[in-house]
Formats: sequence, structure tokens, C-alpha cells
Amino acid sequence: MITVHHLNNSRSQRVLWLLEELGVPYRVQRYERNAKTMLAPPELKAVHPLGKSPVISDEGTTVAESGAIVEYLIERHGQGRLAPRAGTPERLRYTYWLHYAEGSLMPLLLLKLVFGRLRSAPAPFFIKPVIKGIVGKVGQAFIDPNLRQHLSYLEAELAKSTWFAGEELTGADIQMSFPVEAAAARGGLDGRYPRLQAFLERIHARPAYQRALEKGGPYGLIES
Ligand SMILES: N[C@@H](CCC(=O)N[C@@H](CS)C(=O)NCC(=O)O)C(=O)O
Repeated sequence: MITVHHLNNSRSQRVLWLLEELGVPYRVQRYERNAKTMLAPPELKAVHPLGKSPVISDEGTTVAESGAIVEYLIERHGQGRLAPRAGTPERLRYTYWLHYAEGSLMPLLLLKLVFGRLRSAPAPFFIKPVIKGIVGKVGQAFIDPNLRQHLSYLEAELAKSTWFAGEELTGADIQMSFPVEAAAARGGLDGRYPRLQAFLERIHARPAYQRALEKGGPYGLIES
């Protein structure tokens, strides 16, 4: 039986969604973020040294890193579903988005989150204007224009096909769901990006997505 080590409000929600799409039995081991720091509890380090979520255990094998988990589960349980056939152009797109989600888009969204928090972090009153100035400058000069560029790129990609890797839902869409949801929560995904908004509506309407929410517990985006 697969165990998903699931942290509340986190990337592991998409692993639950993938397992629901695959119809594979699994159990959920829940972990709660520290309410103040939003970090994972130390028990997760007993599962994997980095103590991050998601991580899964499957018959003595431990797999961390959401892209690796998506590949592992689809390879083992997909039976041809949720990944384009090897050697096709769709397969290359699938691989690209699997890496892009965590390698290119999430770092920007994390910067957005961290700099946003700096703005309200406790600091001596005379330092606060300095912090605000730096946060504003980094946002204007780097984070916000980069995010706009990425969101416009994704919007244009979804004009080419219904899903990120073609006409069928794949693991790439599941992997991309978290950064797109994070962008909707804090990254400026608004009415300028109707295809991305439609992507979110489509995935949220899927019965497997909704079952995953029931299994994972409340999912309010998104802290790290
Ligand atoms: N690139 C990793 C990121 C893992 C990660 O940072 N997970 C967050 C949850 S979304 C986490 O565990 N945060 C709690 C912490 O850092 O203590 C992946 O995709 O699995």
C-alpha cells in the first residue's frame, strides 16, 4: 500500500489528485505545518532527510520531489494513462512541464511569497521603510515582470492545446496545477489570463480532484 506523507496546504495535494485519477489505493499520513513558521514538523525528517512534502513510501521505497513522484507513480500504475507515448512530441512536452513547474515557475512564486512576507515581518520602526523599499524594488524590477512573462507564456501555450502536453490530461497538468494555483492566489493570475483560469476551473471540476480534497483535508493556498 502506498503511503502519502501529506502536509496540509501543500504540493502533496497534487499527489493525492494523481492517485485518485489512477484509482490506486493509498493511505494518507497527515502532518501539520507549524502555525507560526508554516514549516513542516520535524517528524517528516524521519521519512526523508529534507523533511519536505510530498514524499511517498511504497513497499520499502521512498520517493521525494513531486516531479519524481509523478513519474514514478505513472510509470508503475499508469498502464498507458496520464503520460503520452514515449518518443512522441507530446511526451517531450510532458517531460518539459514536469520539470518546468518546480524548476522555473515555483522559484519565482516562492520569491513572491518570501518578499511579500518581509513587508510585514517584525522589525525596528526605522528599518521598516528600508525593507519596504527593497521589497518594492525587487518586486518591480525582477519578480513581477518575470511572473507576467511566465504567465503570458503559459497562456499562449494553452492556446495550442487543451492541456499542457496535448489533448489529454497528463501528469504534466497535475504537476503544473500547484504553481498555477499559487499564481492565482498570489502571483497576479487575473482576467488577463483566461485560458489559465479555464484550466483551473476544469481541474477543480474533476471528480478525482474533489475526492483528493476530501482525503487531504482543507486546502487553502499556499505558504511555501
Ligand atoms: N521541489 C519540491 C518542494 C518541496 C517543498 O518545498 N514542499 C513544501 C510544501 S509545498 C514543504 O514541505 N514546506 C515545508 C517546509 O519547508 O518545512 C517538490 O516539488 O516536492
